[in-house]
Amino acid sequence: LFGALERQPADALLGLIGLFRQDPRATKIDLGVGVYRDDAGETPVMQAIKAAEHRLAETQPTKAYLGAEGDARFVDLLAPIVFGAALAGDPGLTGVQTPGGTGALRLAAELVARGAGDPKVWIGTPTWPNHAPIFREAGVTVRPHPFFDAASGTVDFAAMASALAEAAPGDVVLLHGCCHNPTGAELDAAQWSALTALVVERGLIPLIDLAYQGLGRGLEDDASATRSMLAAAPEAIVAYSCDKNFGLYRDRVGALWVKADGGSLAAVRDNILVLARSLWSMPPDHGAATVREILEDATLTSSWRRELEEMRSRIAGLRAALADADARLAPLAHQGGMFAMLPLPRDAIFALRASHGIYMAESGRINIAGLRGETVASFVAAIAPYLQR
Ligand code: PLP
Ligand code: TYF
Repeated sequence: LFGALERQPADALLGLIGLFRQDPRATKIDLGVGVYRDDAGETPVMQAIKAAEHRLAETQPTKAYLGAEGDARFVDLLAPIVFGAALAGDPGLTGVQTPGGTGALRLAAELVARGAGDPKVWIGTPTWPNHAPIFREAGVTVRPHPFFDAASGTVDFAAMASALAEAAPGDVVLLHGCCHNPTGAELDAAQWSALTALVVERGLIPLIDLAYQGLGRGLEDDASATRSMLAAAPEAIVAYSCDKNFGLYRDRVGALWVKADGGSLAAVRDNILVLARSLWSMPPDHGAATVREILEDATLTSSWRRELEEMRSRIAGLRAALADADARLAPLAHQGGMFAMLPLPRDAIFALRASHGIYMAESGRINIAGLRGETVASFVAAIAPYLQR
């Protein structure tokens, strides 16, 4: 049975965790995997989460099965944060809890695979390295479109739009709602509205991956592109992660929403539930129950919002400091979120690892939260000889 299997490469991003750990140098800097870090370099459990977990431990009456949709109350309470009060109540929208944003994406991929007319999924270059495999493993054809102009550090919108003009009606366009991973580059408001018009005109289905809401420009701003796209497109998909903005990474908390017309919405939900049952039966409860506890309580909710805002502003401050430190990093000031892709050749990435203990992805992507106010200057001095722009 297994003789035909070939060896597979390990996940390069997650591999950085082990490489960093093995480095004995006290001055090493971890700019690898995308988890938030505070000024001490830690990724602590948020206070609101700790409080909600205590409450849950004391009051949760049972751990008996829920169902394939997971915690429906969690989904209902999260919806207004994602969509705003008006859209959250839209009867054309159906949502379920998923194991993280990855679970939401995989469930979306399986749903797309069942869609009419052999739909393809268009993904930007570059994007999160898991995007293409998630769709391919579900049997969906993936097509690339240009996204990032490395020279200017901005979205190459003309190239993106002209590639998407080739997409067939019914094809799916995967978009990062905010905080683009890995580039940090964002469409401006005019580009979002041009893209919305293109998507609607050509009958494309936007699939918005929203994994960093609140870590870019704030909870409202980070959701605004998702909301306007959803308001305009008759069919749309949102894959959501709570793993970054609630700091729940390993607990795997996410949600999938689909917007469809009244005639097909019930069948969409039935298919989502059938697919979820064969993928994971039901999603893990603990993290979502914790988020529910927070969102059911005004005090915990404001504590969570405050902590999230501290995280956001720490990242934004570091981003601004980087942009100021070297003219070739100036484009970072116009980007958003945890990530930036530095104009560094591949050999520089390895040289920086060997000579300075600076760990970043092979693409030149850095997790900005891995820096500290005091390390910005030495970091910029270390990369300066290699910067290309
Ligand atoms: N989408 C993007 C763009 C991501 O960076 C991540 C990171 O993990 C995910 C989705 C998946 O999130 P989760 O850890 O909740 O599965
Ligand atoms: O891009 C990142 O660093 C995060 C974390 O297989 C991550 O999205 C990285 C790789 C992976 C799963 C999560």
